[in-house]
Amino acid sequence: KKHVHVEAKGRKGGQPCDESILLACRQIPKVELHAHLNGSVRPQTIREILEERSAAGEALPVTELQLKDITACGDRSLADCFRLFDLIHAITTTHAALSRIAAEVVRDFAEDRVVYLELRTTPKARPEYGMTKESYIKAVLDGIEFALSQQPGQQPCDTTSKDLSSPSRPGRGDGAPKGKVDGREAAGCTLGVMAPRMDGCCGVALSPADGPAAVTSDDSADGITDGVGIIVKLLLSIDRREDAAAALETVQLAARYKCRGVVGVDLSGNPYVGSWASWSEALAVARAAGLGVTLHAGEVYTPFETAAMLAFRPDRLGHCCRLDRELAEALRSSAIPLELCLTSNVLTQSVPSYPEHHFAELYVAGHPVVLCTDDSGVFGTTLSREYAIAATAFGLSMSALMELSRKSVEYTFANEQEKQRLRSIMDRASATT
Ligand code: 6MZ
Repeated sequence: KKHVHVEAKGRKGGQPCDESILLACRQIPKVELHAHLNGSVRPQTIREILEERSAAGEALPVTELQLKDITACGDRSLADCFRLFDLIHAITTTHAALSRIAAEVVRDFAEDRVVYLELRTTPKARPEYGMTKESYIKAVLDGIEFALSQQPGQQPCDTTSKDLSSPSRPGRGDGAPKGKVDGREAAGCTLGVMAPRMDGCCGVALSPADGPAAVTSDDSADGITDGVGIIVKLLLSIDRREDAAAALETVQLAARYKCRGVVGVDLSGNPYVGSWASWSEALAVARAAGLGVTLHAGEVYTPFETAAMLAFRPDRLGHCCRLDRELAEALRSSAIPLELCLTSNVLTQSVPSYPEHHFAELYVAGHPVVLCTDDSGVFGTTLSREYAIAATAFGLSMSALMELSRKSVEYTFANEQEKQRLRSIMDRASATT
């Protein structure tokens, strides 16, 4: 494809894209398929949660030095990343914190003109905070739904409207996130009122709040004010530290919460930990339950495991940085769509530099690829920035990036009606790019 020049100018770390390219990428309606909730938390929110806990007289779970490490973006080894995630997890321990960060992450992606977001998170039981895996999921969904209900063009939060929610939705109407979201008080606002539903169940769509992403024309057929909007879905992650029973519990919860927008499961976590045999059965159960399955594969060189993952034929794979020639060929012939995270892979040294990222080779070969952020908070990036890096490192034109985004719609776990809506958003944007 004539747009690709793999010898281009990207460099490791730093800011390998210029402002004008970044601004142009912000105008592209985008699809985010690989974003971890606790990796996408704003550094400022981490600080505020700690301040609140300190003001409440709690002993803080991290030192000043560790806090600096969490909130500074930059090169870190994969092992350091996982130490960092443990620290973040020690901070985002409460239902209120989870709801808050979920709401803010949705808002951040919407403002970056992401029109479809599949957010993923690992449900965690924390008995000391009265949290079960199920209550964790509900808190995250509450946060997502709260963010959606707050967007312009939506009905206002209304504590009298609980009965409008579908009776088939478990846990509805049990309260908005307590405390602050985006610096605004969220407590007391009931989540019974939702954005217009896309599929008679949990699909939600709304308009981005403001910024260059906002489109003001009212051309939607389904009552959404600006015709662009964001659709948000949730994937539940199995952490590689979990055993077969814990993995199955997560899958069962994912199936139970399909009615609130859970569309799939992910396998992630420290790639040096655990073994495929522990999770493969649970993942097969997920597939049988009609959930999408995506796996982190080949983030480090684990050829036997990567081969087993390819043989499982998941709906999507993440990373696939370290494949030998045989595995690379197996991946190509599988045509399994790949979620690629440029900044994450370069900063963690899973790939040596942007120009050497396997995106280029796969893109040229016509393999289905989607650009994603991975952990926008930890790596200090946005999806627009990932697009801008691709433009700079591989010489992709804006229309090539637009086409990349348009194709990403086909790899989502959205239903056909939602895909249709996304296709029309992409078609309209393509006409002007
Ligand atoms: C593998 C990753 C990851 O689930 O608590 N996670 N797993 N590779 C990566 N590359 C950098 N980045 C994030 O979000 C944080 C969790 O997502 C997974 C890890 O399991 C991490 O603990 P949640 O919301």
